[in-house]
Amino acid sequence: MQEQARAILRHNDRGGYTVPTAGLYPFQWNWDASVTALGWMTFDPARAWEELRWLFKGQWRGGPNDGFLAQIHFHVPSDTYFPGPDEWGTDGASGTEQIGTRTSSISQPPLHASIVRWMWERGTGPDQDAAVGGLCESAVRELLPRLVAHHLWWYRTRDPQRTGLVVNIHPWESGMDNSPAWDAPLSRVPRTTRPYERRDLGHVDASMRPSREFYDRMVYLMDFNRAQRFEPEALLRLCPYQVHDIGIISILQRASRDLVHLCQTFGLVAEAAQIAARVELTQRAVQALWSDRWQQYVSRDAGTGELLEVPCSAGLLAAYAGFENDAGPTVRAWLAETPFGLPSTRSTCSGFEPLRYWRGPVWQHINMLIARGLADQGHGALAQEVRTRSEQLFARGGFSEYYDPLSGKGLGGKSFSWTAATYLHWIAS
Ligand code: 9WN
Repeated sequence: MQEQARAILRHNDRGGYTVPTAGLYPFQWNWDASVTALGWMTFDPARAWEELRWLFKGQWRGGPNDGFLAQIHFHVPSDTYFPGPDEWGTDGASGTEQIGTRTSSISQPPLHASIVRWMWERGTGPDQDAAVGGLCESAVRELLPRLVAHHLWWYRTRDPQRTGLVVNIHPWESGMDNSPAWDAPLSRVPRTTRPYERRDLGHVDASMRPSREFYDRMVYLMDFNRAQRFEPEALLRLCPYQVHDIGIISILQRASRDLVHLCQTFGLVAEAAQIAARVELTQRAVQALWSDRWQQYVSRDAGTGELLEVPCSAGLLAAYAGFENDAGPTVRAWLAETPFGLPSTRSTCSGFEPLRYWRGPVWQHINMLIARGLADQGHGALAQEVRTRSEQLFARGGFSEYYDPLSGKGLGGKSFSWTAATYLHWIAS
């Protein structure tokens, strides 16, 4: 299986960056790139760093969105995906210098600093030779200022009042796009009335993809963002969809801790202090997202202030983030309910759908992050249990985009990069 997983990365390689899967997702995606780099790191460190270099080519510079890193990087044109670069309309975005590639206008969960730290530790570990160590060190030095700029973008534009909780302005930004947690805030977003043509249903069965209504709202929000010229201040004032997403908040928190560590190690003292102050704020503020009902963190509608009482796997990233509550009991309860891995939505919740994307299926990289957090929190046996259950899925469902948590069947796109990469990372660690 190891050779098969490597072959998937090579097959999806487009000469320096990796597409998630051919056809369905023909560009470079933000958080996919980080997970995929972890996979490359197990057998081709130079190629692994290349993945991140390509991603940061598309980072915005100058203007109010300095440091922004988009969800999609359209390095070369393709007509197999909607919405493409003309739809997002970011060319010449106000105040931004010309950048290396066309991009979308929203971001995705900022995993990168954590991945860079793990790649650097692996590359400079006792089993590695000096050449790989040197390569890793120069790559970290090159990427570090870019990572700092990206974290400062999140804090400056998405939490200007320093509340400790950043806001997300589009479900696609969460990476967990179609989660039932977004149903309530999304119901206040108008459906677009303009024509557009979806491409996803030409690749994957409609039963595993979102509804037309969902897409109408995604398109409305994309157009809204463009109409505001991507101005962060206007977006926070006017955007009809604003959510404190526990997934983004947890991933950002962990990545900021890792970034502080990297900054301290590489002598960026002032930057380390700046990010550490934000970590402190979040550590306190996150308590407001605790759900007594579900005994885990949940997201919150930033418009109404109401908790979105839908238990999602994003809320199990608390230990990964370094939040204080004991994650063990709730993860045990989830594991008792479904046989394979941890579903994206808890199976006892009314929004659970085992086949439909982000409403129930298992994503392997999320389980990998949850397991890592459990291990960090001292729940070694539980982390191993999550891993064992998740690993059964590779054998049952191949390297699929996601999996049915009840049958173990592979769903969505096939020969999927982050799934193959998660496998490679897991067997190497
Ligand atoms: C929109 C690429 C991406 C992932 C997301 C996943 C899916 C895109 C889509 O695919 O989203 O970004 O068109 O459905 O939800 O997490 O990054 O793999």
